[in-house]
Amino acid sequence: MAFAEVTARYEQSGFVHLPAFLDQHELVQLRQITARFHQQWLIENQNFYRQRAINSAYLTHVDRMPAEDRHNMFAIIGSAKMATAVYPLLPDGGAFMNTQLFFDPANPQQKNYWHRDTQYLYSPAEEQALLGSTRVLHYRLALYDEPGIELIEGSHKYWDSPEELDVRLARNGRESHQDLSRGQVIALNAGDLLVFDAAMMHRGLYGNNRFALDVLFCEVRQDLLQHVEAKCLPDDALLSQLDFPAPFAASRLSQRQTP
Ligand SMILES: O=C(O)CCC(=O)C(=O)O
Repeated sequence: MAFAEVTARYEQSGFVHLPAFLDQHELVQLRQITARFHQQWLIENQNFYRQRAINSAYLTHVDRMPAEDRHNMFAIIGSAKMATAVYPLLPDGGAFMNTQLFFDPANPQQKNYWHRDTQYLYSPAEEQALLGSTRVLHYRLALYDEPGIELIEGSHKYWDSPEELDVRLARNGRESHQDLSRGQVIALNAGDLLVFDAAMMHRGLYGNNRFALDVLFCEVRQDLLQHVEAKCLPDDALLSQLDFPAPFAASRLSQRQTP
């Protein structure tokens, strides 16, 4: 998809679906790297997993990933190809926030939930006032075919309808997993990239033993980057080997500016 089209689609919808983004080699590498990470994570987080977990995070932590895996993962998420999906939405290359791995809940009865990522940081009034002012983006790389994500198109700019707000906040007798008429399902095939705005209204769709790697990029802003984990960032040697070092270099720089 051309640069201008990625920008235009995001501006209008809040998300961009790029099918078959990863090549077979990248897909195989990411499957192997994330499987090794997940195996260890399950051992260390058995209770959390059994109770309710649907994702892990901090995959690139230097203490949690073997050096070779780390190198290979950064080579993919810091590739020239990734740059083609980041620059149209973050013109200075943005900054790297974190990685997350999404999987199915252990309990098949566990329900998904509509949310905006911002609702965990702000009151609804604050969220509404801030809508559209902050760019934090999920870059979801589907590692296997999966049901995908359901989104409310345009909700990165527009506020919830009264019904959507009740469902999202599970109030007035509504629950956060209930279907919404404006929901748009984006099913993903292995290797697809779905970029979506973290502030838009969305829910994960569980099933098919999903396994998806989310890379979070954001605009370069100190308040957004203050919680970035230093040990998840590449060092100088690794950074110098990346074709697209900009977001990782920006995150490292912000570390030095945090008091
Ligand atoms: O895939 C999921 O379960 C939810 C994903 C999500 O909500 C997110 O990435 O913020």
